[in-house]
Amino acid sequence: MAIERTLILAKPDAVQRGLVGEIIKRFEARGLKIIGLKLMQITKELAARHYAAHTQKPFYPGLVSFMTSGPVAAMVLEGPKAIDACRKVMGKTFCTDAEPGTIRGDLGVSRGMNLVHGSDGPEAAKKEIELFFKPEELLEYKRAGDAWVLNDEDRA
Ligand code: IDP
Ligand code: MG
Repeated sequence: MAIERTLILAKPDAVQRGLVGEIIKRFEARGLKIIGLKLMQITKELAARHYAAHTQKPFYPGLVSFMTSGPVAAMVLEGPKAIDACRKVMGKTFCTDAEPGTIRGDLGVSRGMNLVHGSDGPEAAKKEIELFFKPEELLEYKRAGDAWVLNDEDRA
């Protein structure tokens, strides 16, 4: 099983509502490892590069305006199949459709203001991690409890 890395953003609504800790808690509780973490202000340029795939969508101007409206908490998480694992913790795109037990299903009611971003595949994860973090901001370290979170099969 591949150990993957993924970019997660606690979006401006999460920061403003004081939900950054709650959001990080859910990923940490699952066993995902934080290897990068910072509070930052997304510029219009960064938003445009991050959401390049959505440029032609009708919601794009509102999305850029939302994502630049206040600080975000950006993080890189690592673990077996981390990209999909995080998307499952996040829930479906619109909070209105997301299942209870997920971040979006438990903490939001909006469509677009959906609290959290997570990369949607390996290519996007690589691109997004490079956009948001310098290599030296990503730390490799061992956690004391890892022997009880991952076994040899998970690491292979
Ligand atoms: P994702 O965040 O679940 O990967 P995407 O389809 O990649 O969803 O869309 C990126 C972001 O754009 C969403 O998280 C949401 O904030 C916003 N968005 C997507 N579709 C709509 C829409 O139809 N109306 C308003 N905002 C939207
Ligand atoms: Mg997406």
